[in-house]
Amino acid sequence: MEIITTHINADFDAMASMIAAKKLYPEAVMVFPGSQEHNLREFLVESTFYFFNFAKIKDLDFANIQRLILVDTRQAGRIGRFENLAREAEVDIHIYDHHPASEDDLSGSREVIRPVGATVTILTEIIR
Ligand SMILES: [Mn+2]
Repeated sequence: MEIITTHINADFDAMASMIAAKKLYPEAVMVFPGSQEHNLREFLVESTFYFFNFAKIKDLDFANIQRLILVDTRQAGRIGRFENLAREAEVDIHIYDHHPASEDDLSGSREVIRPVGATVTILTEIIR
């Protein structure tokens, strides 16, 4: 199983990047690693957002996850329960991010990291 996830307290860039990444990884499951930012949570509740079929982290079988696709972050300490999984060598990691490097960064077999205004910019360009 492939998982698309992002940072805790997901904001709109995080969410948009997850949906964009789903275009690149159609078989992957989108999961927030924890709570979303307040504004985003309101948006989720008040819109038809659930059309996009986000999964709940509590429903995941972590033993079946072979690849983590991280968007809008690559910091191990920001991905909640996925941190332990990400540190296991057997799990393949792909990263799409626009944040400056930090000591807490994970590395991936595929990394697309550019200092643009939003991660979704990077993904949109790849899709185009
Ligand atoms: Mn961002």
